Amino acid sequence: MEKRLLSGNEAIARGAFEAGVTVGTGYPGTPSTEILENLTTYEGVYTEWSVNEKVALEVGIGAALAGARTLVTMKHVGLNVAADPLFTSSYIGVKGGLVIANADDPNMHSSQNEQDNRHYAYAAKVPMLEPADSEEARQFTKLAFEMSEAYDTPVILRSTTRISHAKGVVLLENPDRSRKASGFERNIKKYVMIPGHARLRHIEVEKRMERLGKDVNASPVNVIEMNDPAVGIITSGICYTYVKEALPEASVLKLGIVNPLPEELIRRFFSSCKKVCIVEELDPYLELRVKAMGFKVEGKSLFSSVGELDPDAIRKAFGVKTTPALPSSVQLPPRPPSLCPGCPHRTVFKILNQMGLIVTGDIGCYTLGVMPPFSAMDTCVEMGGSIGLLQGIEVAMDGSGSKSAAGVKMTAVGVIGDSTFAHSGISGLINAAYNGRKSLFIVLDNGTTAMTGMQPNPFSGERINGQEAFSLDYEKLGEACGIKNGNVRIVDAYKPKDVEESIRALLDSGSLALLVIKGPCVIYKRKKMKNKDKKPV
Ligand SMILES: Cc1ncc(C[n+]2csc(CCOP(=O)(O)OP(=O)(O)O)c2C)c(N)n1
Repeated sequence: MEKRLLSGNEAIARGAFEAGVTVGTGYPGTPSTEILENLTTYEGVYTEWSVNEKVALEVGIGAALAGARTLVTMKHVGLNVAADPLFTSSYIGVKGGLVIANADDPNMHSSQNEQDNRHYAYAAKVPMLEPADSEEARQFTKLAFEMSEAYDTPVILRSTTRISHAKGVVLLENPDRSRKASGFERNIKKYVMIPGHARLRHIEVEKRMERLGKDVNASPVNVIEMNDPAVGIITSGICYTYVKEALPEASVLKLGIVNPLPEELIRRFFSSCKKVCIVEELDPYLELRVKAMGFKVEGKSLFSSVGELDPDAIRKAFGVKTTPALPSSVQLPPRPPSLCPGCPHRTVFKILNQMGLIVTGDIGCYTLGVMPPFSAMDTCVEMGGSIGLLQGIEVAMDGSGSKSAAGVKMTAVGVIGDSTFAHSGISGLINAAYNGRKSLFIVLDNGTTAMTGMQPNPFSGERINGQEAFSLDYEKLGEACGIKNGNVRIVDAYKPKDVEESIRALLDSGSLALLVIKGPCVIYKRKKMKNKDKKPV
């Protein structure tokens, strides 16, 4: 069998291709982005960057109901956006397999929080698989499609940054390209979730989870590796790899499926070991559930719920000698992130700083406008948040006002990137018009989704595969969303006088306004050249 060195993300794409996937959707987000970027290189697979994760999952649900094996990709916080369709897709089930490849980001290498998405699988009552390396990422993706169809459910494949981005040896199997979408068949009681239908479907969901709960005890991906019975470790994902390195003598129960949990197998493991501990990153997810089964177990009393683990953290917790730290002379110097030299966002933040405005910010490269020397961002919560937060600040300030340290009355503006505006800013703009706000929203359009590695979006006139696409028109959009008096302006980011004059004029206009500041991302072209001849694995 052919072998390749692949990242976890490349291996998930390969697994999906081998499983006969014909539809892939997603929204970019570190550390998940490369899954769809790789899937798009395979012949015979339709892929799209959807406008956001909710829409990506909806397109995925539709494709699966029409019988196509479908992969939907997103980062952990993306699943918050897609949570609404997720919970009900658990009720309606699938026809073609539906797998959501979801990547968590412990330690927040590139995220605004480090939520633990294992809770979603439990709460939405869907199975969750967790590979521990690249080869498992490929195999588990295929298994996830089989489980999805066998149990009539969407399945979540959970990765974390270390699995997604580390490389490992992967075996290549022949792809199943004979699969065709079998077509949509009407099934109103199963697909139309009015309460009368949903009540019956909920019963089916509970039965499914009960059946799965029994079957996972015999799954080949939940494995007991008996060694020294003095200490048994229950673990999954990347933590399994750390445990094997740090405690090679320990007995291990390696869980490939983290929802539902194999209670019988866990019981057997407890009866074979003197003491059992749980090694998991982030929340005490396994710990609480194993404790709820009635077992006495240690977990978060030994480890932090914050950040990543590593072999040394495990050695330390078990009193094993740790690796000596490198002397500071050979440690890498810290490299705080900053806007690139020549980045079009620089001019804007310099001006916003000089004008002393309150800036509700958003997520993208431009969030770095918070850093010195710009220091021109006051809030950043989640994608699209700048638009809603600005309205809240304005509503609260009406009448009371807000003052700078120097006692000067302060005015607020919202700043958002083009991809983020399309993702979840537009509905906030409609809210502003509907509720009579007079806000100024500034879109920083650099022609791409730069933060996650230059993916096209609905404003860039291009699709995932480089095909030309319809591009949203700011002026028509602004007008349709309720902006009046020609208060949509488009200016060049490299003409600072125009930028400043437009901000002043639109603020003075006293009515709802949209300022689009355009300047292409300076490293976009280079990346495009590099990816031009990307071949499938
Ligand atoms: C819900 C959600 N999905 C995805 C991401 C990952 N992400 C962070 S910023 C961003 C978009 C940035 O693009 P844009 O708004 O165009 O700004 P730019 O980086 O190009 O300046 C994405 C997709 C996220 N943080 N949250």
